[in-house]
Amino acid sequence: MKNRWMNAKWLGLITILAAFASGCGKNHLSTLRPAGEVGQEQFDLMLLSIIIMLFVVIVVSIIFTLAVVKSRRKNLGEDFEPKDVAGNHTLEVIWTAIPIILLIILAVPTVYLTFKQADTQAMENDDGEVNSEEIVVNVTANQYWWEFEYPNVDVVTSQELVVPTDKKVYFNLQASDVKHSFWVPAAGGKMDTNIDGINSFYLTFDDGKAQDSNRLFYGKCAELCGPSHALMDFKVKALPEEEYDQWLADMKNIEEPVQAFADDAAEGQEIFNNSCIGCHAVTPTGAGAQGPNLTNFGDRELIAGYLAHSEENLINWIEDPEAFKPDNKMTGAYDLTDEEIASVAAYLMELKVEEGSGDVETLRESAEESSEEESTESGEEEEEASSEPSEESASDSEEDSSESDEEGGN
Ligand code: HEC
Ligand SMILES: [Cu+2]
Repeated sequence: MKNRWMNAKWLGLITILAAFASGCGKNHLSTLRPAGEVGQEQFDLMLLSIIIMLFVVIVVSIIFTLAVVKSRRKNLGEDFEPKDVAGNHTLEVIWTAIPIILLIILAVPTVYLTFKQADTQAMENDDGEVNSEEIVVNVTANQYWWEFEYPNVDVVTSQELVVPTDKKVYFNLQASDVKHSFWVPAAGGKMDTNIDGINSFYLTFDDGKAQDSNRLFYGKCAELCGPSHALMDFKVKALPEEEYDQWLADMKNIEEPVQAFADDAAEGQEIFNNSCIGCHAVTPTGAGAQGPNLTNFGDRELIAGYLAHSEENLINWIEDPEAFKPDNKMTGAYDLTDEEIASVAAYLMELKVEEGSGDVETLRESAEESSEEESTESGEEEEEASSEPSEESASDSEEDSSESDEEGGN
């Protein structure tokens, strides 16, 4: 009787745990709720392997149970001698063949999808330059923040990646200091960002799925990279293509830093230009800065990748970044009074990109023109052209992707 109670207890516990665990799946963050083609394919592979595993477990359990039940001494008698089947060819062929068949069933889609998902050829045109028709993002991982460069239009942003839905988005991944790993769980598996060499892959974001998660997916660093590794988060804003184009055009439109509006913000701008501009750009150009690009900081959802976006949090962050992200590279880089910090914060909150200010047509034309120019240039002066960073990354990635695509982070 006691035993039965114990069983019931365990069953109850497992049920409750299962209920909790099933609540963990969130649209914006879960591998189990894929938000695009790549994630879906990887999810299907997981399902396939689980089904095969379950099949094996069930078949073996059934055979085992049958053997135990049927061959009891009670049934067969004390003197029963089982038939000796050692060396039986038929049996040996059968139990060698079954695992091979199962592995083949698993291997065919796995190999096919591995190659399919590593195919980033469309990212480049015939001259090995970034293809202006495709969406390409150069990602640089830094301790403990992310930079996103759109090489086709020369726009740089950070912490919040903006992508169009229902299109392949190609990524060139790189790190500036130590190894990190770029991971948008809902969109697909992670990939390492290395210091030497560029890893490339693509992801897709389904428009319907993006709507289900308020157009915001969560991204993570998936490689232990230092004390603030767990805080190295970023967001992915997945917008319909027209809105994405408009966002790019709006960003591109900002050539001069946004002028401060309120009085304290104007003061803040001056302080910013003295103490902060060495690391933080406020125009959407200049990849490879020492700190995140702040051009559209006022529009962000979060501060430093994880704090709620409020002026109060911003002041606290500027006052003592170390308290929020141990070992971050901004700590101790300036010395400001509380008042100065408040005005700088007021200025930063005003850094918004005016919606609809950019002209999408001009953006497209200039992207096409620049790629045409580049290709004719490179035809004549190949050496010079290949020293430009965006081209370098594109041609590097081809060599690297084949060898390092499989390197997942952990
Ligand atoms: C030595 C370079 C350096 C200086 C100088 C510096 N910062 Fe930073 N800042 C950084 C780095 C690096 C980060 C990223 C920290 C992290 O998330 O790990 C950062 C992050 C930030 C963020 C969060 C950005 C985001 O995208 O959410 C803000 C806001 C910020 N800094 C404001 C300032 C202000 C204001 C000043 C001047 C008073 C300043 N910084 C001076 C390097 C610097
Ligand atoms: Cu990291």
